[in-house]
Amino acid sequence: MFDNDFHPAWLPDTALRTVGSRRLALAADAAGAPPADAAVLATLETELGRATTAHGGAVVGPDDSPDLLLRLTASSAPGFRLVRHDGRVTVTAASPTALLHGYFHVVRLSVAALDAPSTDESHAPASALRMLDHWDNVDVHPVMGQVERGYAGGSVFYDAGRVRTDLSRVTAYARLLAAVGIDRVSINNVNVHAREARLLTDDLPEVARIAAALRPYGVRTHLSVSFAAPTTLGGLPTSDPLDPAVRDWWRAAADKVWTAIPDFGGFVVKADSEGQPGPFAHGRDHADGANMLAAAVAPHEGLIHWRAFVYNHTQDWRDRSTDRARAAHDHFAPLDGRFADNVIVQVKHGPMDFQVREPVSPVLSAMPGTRVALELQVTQEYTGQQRHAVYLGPAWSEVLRWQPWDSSTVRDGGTPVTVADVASGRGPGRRAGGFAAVANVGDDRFWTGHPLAQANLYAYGRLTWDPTLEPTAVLDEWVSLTFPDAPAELRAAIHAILDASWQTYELYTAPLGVGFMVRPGHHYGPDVDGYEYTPWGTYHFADRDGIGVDRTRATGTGYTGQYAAPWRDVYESPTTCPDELLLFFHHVPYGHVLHSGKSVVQHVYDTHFEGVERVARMVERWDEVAHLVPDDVAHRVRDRLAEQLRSAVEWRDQITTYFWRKSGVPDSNGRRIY
Ligand code: GCW
Repeated sequence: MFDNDFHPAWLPDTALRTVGSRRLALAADAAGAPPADAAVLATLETELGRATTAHGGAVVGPDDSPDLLLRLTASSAPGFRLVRHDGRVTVTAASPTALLHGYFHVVRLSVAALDAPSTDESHAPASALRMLDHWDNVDVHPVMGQVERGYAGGSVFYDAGRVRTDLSRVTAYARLLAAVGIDRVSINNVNVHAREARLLTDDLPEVARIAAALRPYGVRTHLSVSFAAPTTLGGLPTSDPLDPAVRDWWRAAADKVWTAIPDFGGFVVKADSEGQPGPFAHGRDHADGANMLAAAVAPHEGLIHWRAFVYNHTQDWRDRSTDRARAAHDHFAPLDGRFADNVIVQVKHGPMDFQVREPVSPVLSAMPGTRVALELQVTQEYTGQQRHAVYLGPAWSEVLRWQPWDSSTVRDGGTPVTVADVASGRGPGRRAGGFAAVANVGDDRFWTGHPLAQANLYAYGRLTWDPTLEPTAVLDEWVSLTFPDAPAELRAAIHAILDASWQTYELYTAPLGVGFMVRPGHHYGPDVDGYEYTPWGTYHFADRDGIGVDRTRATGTGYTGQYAAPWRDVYESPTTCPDELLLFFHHVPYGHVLHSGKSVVQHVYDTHFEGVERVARMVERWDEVAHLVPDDVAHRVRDRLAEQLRSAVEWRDQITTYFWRKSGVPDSNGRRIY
């Protein structure tokens, strides 16, 4: 169902009140601008008109003493500059899109931007590349539905096997993205089925329509493509990346794409992963594959986002020597230095698969000669599927701030290099790959199913623009924009519900970094042994004595050796390994005593009871403030919190019962275990 009466998310008209009550001016000459720039300038005009019409201000000429002047300037600086002097704010930028980001910056700060002491500030994103990947299918897939791992209804782009006729909601989406600085979207699933593959060829005019709907807000379009396209679409006998006919096919395909969409961004590729075709079938490696595509798009300054999510998904569970966590590093680190300049190797934040707690992927620090992008998952596949309120800002912030090397590896200014620095091109090697994330929106009225899950999309944009932001401050921005007249008690309640919600989710689900324990297939709800005897490489190895995966160099899979110092040693020993990752790196007895002073099994009991209590308090907090938000938001959040509580109880009871039955160790607090 397509609900065109959708929620305004963080851009309700009331969020424009302060700006819209002022005198606003735009100084830019669209004449002669490339069409994409002209489209964004037209948007700026529309935005100024929209705000002032709603709130009694006026759009005036640049020389008519505006309170806010937006001016396009010739400069090579990225981002925008904000100067406040004599009560007037001037925002300048070299590109219309950056100017639009500057306008939304003023909207976000409102009074603090317009009525504050004089200032002269430059604002630039950490990296020029901030992308969202949609796992949307054109057709409804028999198992995965319209949006793979989508928890917000159907796709905003497609309906019933075709691109939507009415794409106005796509433009509204681009507007929300522009307001948080996201300027690239890949519009189809990385699992490219036959129907979706045709977006590259026969359906190009439809892709051009989507690009036209995103363009006015400065959002560029990317496509996921199938590595086997020369064979499946082009009828060639092979898709071997070194075959001249294959190279020609891709070159011609790319030429057609850029003819149809001159500001097209590039291709995203999932190759040799979970059944997707790739270079291995032709005896080639991933550098051969990626570089062939890179050559095809290079004349258009296009990019290849090549995913590092490559592992054996047909593993024998009896085989203890194969470790899925090792796979991305084993495949990609040896290829460092071989990728073309316009290839970005896109790396999931952890070595497994978007679990609630994983160590940071060692690939991110193993490829100084490669542009590496950090991939996050905004859609809550393993974190409650947008039925549970889980604010992921703090989790991403931990990853972004993590330091892969010791403090002697520094960036300009002498601060130790973080993961955000690596992705932003400020680490060793200094080549930016930027950020990508799996999107969480659909055609649901609230965009994200759970209204509070909007905060995750908001935070992804803000934290990748500036990875040093505090996630709770970002949440506060989201509340201010989304509920512009929020009384202090609503604001406090939303913080109480969301600030620590990621830890709360961790408390009642798989413990101490061991991961999974979810129901195979849909990945919702507990199933402790659900993946234990499957080919997917996601095991916890619980027996009557203990649990966890030995990934040490001394006695395990050797995964710890993929890290630089000091982590290779920190993780190697259970005495230095952080508690929250203990079972990711070590197989320990149930009686093993954590740094917290508790045994592993008692920790499991305590955290699971505490997690449920915390969810019960979230429910109460919402009930206290629900009357302060519109009824539809109030009800949707209440329904979802009720489901979260039911599910948390189920998790608690299954996990505590499992550990009790395996270990025979009773809960020292004597609580009810089954
Ligand atoms: O997390 C897993 C998902 C798959 C997904 C895959 C990937 C698109 O369960 O649905 O496929 O990751 O990242 O490619």
